[in-house]
Amino acid sequence: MKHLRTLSFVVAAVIATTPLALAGDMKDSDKSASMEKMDMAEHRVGDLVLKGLFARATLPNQPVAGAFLTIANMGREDDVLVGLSTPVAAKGEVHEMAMEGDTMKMRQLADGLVIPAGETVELKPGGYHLMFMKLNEPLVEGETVEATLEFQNAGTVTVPFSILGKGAKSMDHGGQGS
Ligand SMILES: [Cu+2]
Repeated sequence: MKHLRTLSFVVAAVIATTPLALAGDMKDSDKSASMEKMDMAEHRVGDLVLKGLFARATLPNQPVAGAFLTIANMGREDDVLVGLSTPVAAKGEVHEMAMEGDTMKMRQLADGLVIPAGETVELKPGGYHLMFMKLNEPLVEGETVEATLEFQNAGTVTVPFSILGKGAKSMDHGGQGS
């Protein structure tokens, strides 16, 4: 009996380490490993480096979605994020949060968002953000959504945003929120 038990233990170990076992449902540990991988992804366009791209999952009838990233300007000239578009929404806007009387409200940055030379600008929940307006379909956690960003100097770039949980604050807390 002792031999049999040892054998089945070995078989189970072999199954657990084959790639086939990973092809099924992702375990939490696998999920966080892939999140870290996405967190490392950098996208360059001209002198700009885009990092930590994520969007928040939405409810079925939610009309808008927020998307976030960090933009570093490695160049010697200021650049401006002037606009964006995405296949999943009628249009995209660049927003800021600002006080209107006693309440914090978001509003569109009509002249775009300046990315000063040599500086890094963070778009994050509660601050600057991208907004997908009039969604065609809900954003589903675990999937990816593409958006094309337009910069005054660097031009346009199409980049993938990982869709995280509704309460996600950053890639660091990927999917753990809400
Ligand atoms: Cu907004």
